[in-house]
Amino acid sequence: TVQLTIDNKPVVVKKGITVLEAATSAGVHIPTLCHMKLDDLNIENKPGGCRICVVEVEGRRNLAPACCTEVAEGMVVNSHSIRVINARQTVLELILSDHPADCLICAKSGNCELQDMAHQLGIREIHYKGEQSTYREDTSPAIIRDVDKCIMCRRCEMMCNEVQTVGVLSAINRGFNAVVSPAFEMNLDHSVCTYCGQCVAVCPTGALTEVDQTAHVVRALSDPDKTVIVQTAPAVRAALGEEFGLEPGTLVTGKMVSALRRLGFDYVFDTDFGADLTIMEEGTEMLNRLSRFLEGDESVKLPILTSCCPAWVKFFEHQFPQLKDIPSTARSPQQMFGSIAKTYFAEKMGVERDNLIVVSIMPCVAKKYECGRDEFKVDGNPDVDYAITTRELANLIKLANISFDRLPNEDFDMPLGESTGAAVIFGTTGGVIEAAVRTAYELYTKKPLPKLDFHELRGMDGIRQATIDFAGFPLKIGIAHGLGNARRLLEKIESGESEFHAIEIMSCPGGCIGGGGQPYHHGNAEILKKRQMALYQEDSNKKIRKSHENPFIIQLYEEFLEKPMSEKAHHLLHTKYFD
Ligand code: HC1
Ligand code: SF4
Repeated sequence: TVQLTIDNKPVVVKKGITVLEAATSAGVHIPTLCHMKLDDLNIENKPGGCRICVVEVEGRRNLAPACCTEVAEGMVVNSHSIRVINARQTVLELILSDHPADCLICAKSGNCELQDMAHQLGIREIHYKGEQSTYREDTSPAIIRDVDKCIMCRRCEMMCNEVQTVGVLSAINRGFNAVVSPAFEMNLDHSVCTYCGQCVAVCPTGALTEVDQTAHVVRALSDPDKTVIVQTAPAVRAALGEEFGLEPGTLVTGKMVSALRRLGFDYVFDTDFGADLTIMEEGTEMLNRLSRFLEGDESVKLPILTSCCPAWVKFFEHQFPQLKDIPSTARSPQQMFGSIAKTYFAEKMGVERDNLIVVSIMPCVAKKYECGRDEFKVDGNPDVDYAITTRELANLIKLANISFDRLPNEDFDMPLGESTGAAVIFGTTGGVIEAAVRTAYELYTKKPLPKLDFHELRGMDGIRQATIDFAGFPLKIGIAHGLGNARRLLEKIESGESEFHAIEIMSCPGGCIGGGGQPYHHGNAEILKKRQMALYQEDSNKKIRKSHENPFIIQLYEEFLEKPMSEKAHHLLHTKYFD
């Protein structure tokens, strides 16, 4: 251990930690801007660049950035001397000197860490004049880069390069023109960006935001000729409440349904129905491949990889084209839902395809891109018309003056609103494979599962593995969340170092609960864990917890699809991947 003094308080801490960590453990708050750390996820940004966290260390001539100064025995730290406060204010004024002052209409207003810092440090005047000479890029289907607002904190760069290993973003140019950008200031849609949105999730300002489609949704809702239906992704219900001041981890499923009904949607359905359907198709595909493999069919490739995460799909299409025949061909729940809505449901209701608008509420920005992919359109008409994020939904609810916290709990509409506990855990890392195991086990062994909770598949470690006993057959499972972890797992498979039968991959740290469209976590990993617990809680509260027992899924196969992997199911629920 090391003993030091922070603001006259004696503190004993572990050797090797930073002054910032030591101060936090002693209850001393040192303001930070570029620094961000997600505990337990191995994610940290500490370029020491912004200098907001400077402190005075006795005996040193220069102020030291607390986020990257290691503690030392006997160190005497002053975190709020006049000299420190002056330096912080000057640094912030310099950052603000070339930042557009359009807070009133900025997409990030109210959630901006730069705005908060200006408030916290009492900035009332900016004594310096910088130049604004960059640009705004809005050609991507998912992400807007308002590059004027970039403060060079490098969080997005760290997420894209170190955590996701996509490597699209890096710092370019100098002086006032310095920004984080794709190479040659190319637009994101010309790069290998996956639209995972993790850069958006951590951007402290309005430099990176989602493409806002709420206006399209409002237009559709006010068109009397359209039937407008909505589906809600599993992870949304575990986070939406945060936008209305509720504790992270508060489940708001019933209030969310009420709010959507009050917004004017004709039917409020659930992506979880699509998730149950995905399990039927993907689980069957997995068992088919497995049995052919066990019979010695050498043309069969294992492991099967999950394919419900669009950023992951785009990632392997760009980065592992040689592996594109191992992911499941099952479409994502969002797309299965859209496809069934615009065929089975539209027929049932007697609504023309063109007059049915499908909106989805997603924790994700890549879902905007996914619903625009050509293979998910029929004669140019998309199966899912608009995907809006959890944050965009919150904005719509506020715009409509709905008092969210006073809403009653309401139920989803039927039939596409029925779902199981297996579907709801899709929203957290490990959940998709746990849902698949619950169904695959019973189909494979023809016996009821002895237990429904697979704790061995849960958790937050970036790469996890477990062996599940399928009545004598050891099914080997891998799980990765975050694309960098996915890459490491795929490399192990390619080198023959690891052998798995099935692998779940989700692009975002934590899975969809940590998606780029969720309420901002501002670097607090506890929020992600609470959302995860909320989904497991919803699962255990559900009457039906296995996808193959969803009565409306059974009915859908009886009335329309025949059986999993039938020709019709293949046409409507499966896809192929592109180089
Ligand atoms: Fe997800 Fe999925 S779990 S991808 O994370 O498979 O976005 O929540 O909707 O489609 O169901 C997201 C979440 C979501 C799909 C499902
Ligand atoms: Fe990188 Fe993901 Fe952002 Fe694209 S969306 S730039 S892949 S972090």
